[in-house]
Order: sequence, then structure tokens, then C-alpha cells
Amino acid sequence: MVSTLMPAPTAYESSRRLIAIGLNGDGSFARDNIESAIDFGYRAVHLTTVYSKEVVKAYYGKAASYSYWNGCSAGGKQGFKEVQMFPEDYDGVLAGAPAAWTPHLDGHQYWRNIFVNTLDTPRHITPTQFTVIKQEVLRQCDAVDGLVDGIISRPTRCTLDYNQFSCNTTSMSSIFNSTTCLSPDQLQTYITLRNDWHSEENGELLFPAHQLGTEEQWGTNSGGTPYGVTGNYFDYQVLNYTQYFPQAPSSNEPNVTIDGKLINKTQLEYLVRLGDQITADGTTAFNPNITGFVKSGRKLIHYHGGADGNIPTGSSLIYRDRLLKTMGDISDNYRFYEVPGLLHCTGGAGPISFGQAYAKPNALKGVGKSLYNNATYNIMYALMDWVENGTAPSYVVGAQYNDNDINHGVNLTRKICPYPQTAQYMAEMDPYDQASFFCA
Ligand SMILES: [Ca+2]
Repeated sequence: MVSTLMPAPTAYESSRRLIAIGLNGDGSFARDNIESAIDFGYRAVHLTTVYSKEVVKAYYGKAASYSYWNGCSAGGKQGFKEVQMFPEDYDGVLAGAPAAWTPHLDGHQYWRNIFVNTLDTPRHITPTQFTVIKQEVLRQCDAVDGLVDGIISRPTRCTLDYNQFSCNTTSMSSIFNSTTCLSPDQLQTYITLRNDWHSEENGELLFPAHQLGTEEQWGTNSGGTPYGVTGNYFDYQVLNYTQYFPQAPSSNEPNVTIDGKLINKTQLEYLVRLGDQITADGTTAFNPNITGFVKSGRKLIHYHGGADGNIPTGSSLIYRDRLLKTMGDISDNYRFYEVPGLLHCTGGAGPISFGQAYAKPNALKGVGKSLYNNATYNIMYALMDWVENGTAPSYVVGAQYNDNDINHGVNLTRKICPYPQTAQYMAEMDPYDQASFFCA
């Protein structure tokens, strides 16, 4: 209870008291500052949850009946973290495209930009070429799922014919021309990026490649310049800005570590392993032991876009594998959905609107918003139905709106099936209608 002798805090004062993480716009908040690193890792979300419940209780005079989490990307990771560390916080967690395997995710981002698609080298592939590569992948793979609809629903089933990407062959696809086709060096870059990242020391899988059909997004995230947060993670959270590696001569940074590029692949692997071992800040959310969450009967729905060109879909599949190996049959507590044609959390050619995080109101075109607010069309409602009524979700129906605008009507509906099932098309029926598909 606030003392009546104390003036109530102004909005500004209140906001100051809530600032826990630096506002530098980079990772420097973590430098010599383990408390802020812990806040970033898990404590800010956990305590926000704990105190929010207190606020609700004080205002309504009774505790909330149920608590839910709905987040994607970093928000998906935060949902995972709550499940793994504070299972009592949420009755149901909806976690999308989690940025959860932090050292490996950031290492992969660095590896593919600095060591594979290196700028100013003959092997560099340009953003324009990646856009054309995507068109060729779509040409080769679209029909493999049984329906030519611009969506590669079963990317793992397609085997590319790389000859058709190459300038040096008579079999070059008509999609390419002499400026967009791939030279032998560029083709090797593409093939390397197409394959999972493995340790050069011992062959161990370090991180999965992006799925087929995500290539038009690679110009942004594999175009030769890693995201700033990638170097920041290693610089500040792993190395605490110590001068571990020699400074790059061309850099203006005073204490360059990873961003100075004076590291080699072996050193990058070392940094990733170091990141695995540095667990004090709790940033990584890849612990497959969720016993507390499962034993108390709580529910986790996990989804990932099948066309995510930012965080590879495979990283979710690896977590799912580890989860099932560690926990056994947890079908009463866990579901995974791979959403066909969904990019990173939002956008894409598939049934991308199903009530997930990032859903927009109608005035902002409504992408992400479910067609109907019920457990069949809205994944959040499906989670609530599971928690509150014990009705385990099967498929969820996602929608694609015309012109990506809910106010322009529905282009298609499609079942989003619980993994490993996929939506199977029944021949000769309306491919725009979810009723023409079944999960198998
Ligand atoms: Ca297709």
C-alpha cells in the first residue's frame, strides 16, 4: 500500500522506475552489468507477470482465473523461457518462431554473412539474385506438395536441381538470365547456405539452414552484413567487451571483438560454445526439461512459419525433438504447428492470419487477425479451450486476405495441421477453401 505521506509518483517517475534495460539500441547494456543482462534474459518478463497478477488482484478484488502468454520471435523465446523457468506464471503459452537457441542463432547469422556470402568477393550473391533464386525454387518445388499455389508446403520433400541455377550449363532455367544466374563460386555459396551449419572441427550440427522457399528474404539477413545484435550478443553478453580478438585495422571501434571480423571460423565456433556455457544471464531458452510445466498440466502451443527466412524453421524442429526425447509423450501439454507459407511471424503466401502475435486491427488491414474468434480459426482461442475446457486442439484454420487487407475479403483459408501432419489437398476441389484439405 502506498503511504499517504508520500506524493503519488508522476507518470515520468513511474516510467523511470520501470526502466530496467539500457536504451542504447544495441547490446551494450550488458557490459559489466549482469543485472540488466538477467533482466533481458528472463527477469523482466517474470516480474512483469508476477506484479501484473498483483495489480489485477488488487483492482478486481480477486485473482485472474487464467493467465496466457502470446509472443513471437523474441516474444516466442520469452514464452519458452517462462515455460522452462517459471512454469507457474502462465496456464497457457503461445510461442511463435522463438529466437531461443541464442548462441547458435547468432553464430549462424554471423557465419553465413561473414564467411559464406562474403561481401566484395566473387562468391557473393546479391539481393536481386536471391529474389530470382526464390522464383526458381518455387518453380521446382511448388508442385511437390500436390498443389501449384505459390506455397511450398512440404519444403523438405523437394530436391533441387542445382544445374538449373548455374550460368555454366546448357540446362540453366529460363527464370535466370546472364546477370542473375549463378557463377560456379556463387552456386557453391548457395549450396553452402542451403545446407545446415556443421562444426568444421567435429561435424556436430551447429544450426539448421533456412527452409526452401525463403530465399527472397536472404538479401536482408544473409546479404553479407550480419544484424547488429549478432555481434553485440558475442561482444557484450559472451565476452563482456573484453579485447579477446585483435582489433581490425580498418575499424573505428576502440575494442573490436567479433564485429571487427578478425576472427576465423574456428574462433566463431569457440564463441558459440562459450555462449552455450555462459548461462548466468539466462538469455538462451533451449532447455528441453519442462517437467514443472507438464506436471502442473499447463499447455504450450508452439508454431513456426514454414517460410521463415529470418529464424530457420528447423531450429524449432530441433527444440521439439529435444523436448520429446527429454519429456517423452507430452501430447497432453504440447503441440507444434508448422504454418505453410508464413514468413517470420507475419506475412507470406500461406494461411498467415490465425490470431497469432502481431495480429493487426482492421484499421491496419488486419493481417494476422483470425477470420473468426473461435477455437477453430484462432490459435489463441484454441489454447484457451485446451486450458479451460480440456479440449486438445487439432488443426487451426488460417486465412489469407486479399491484398493483405482484411477489409478486401478472404483470398483463401487453409488448415494448419499439428506437426508432423500437413494439409493434404483433395484433387479437383476448391484449392482456396480449407474444406478441400485434410490433415495427415
Ligand atoms: Ca504448393
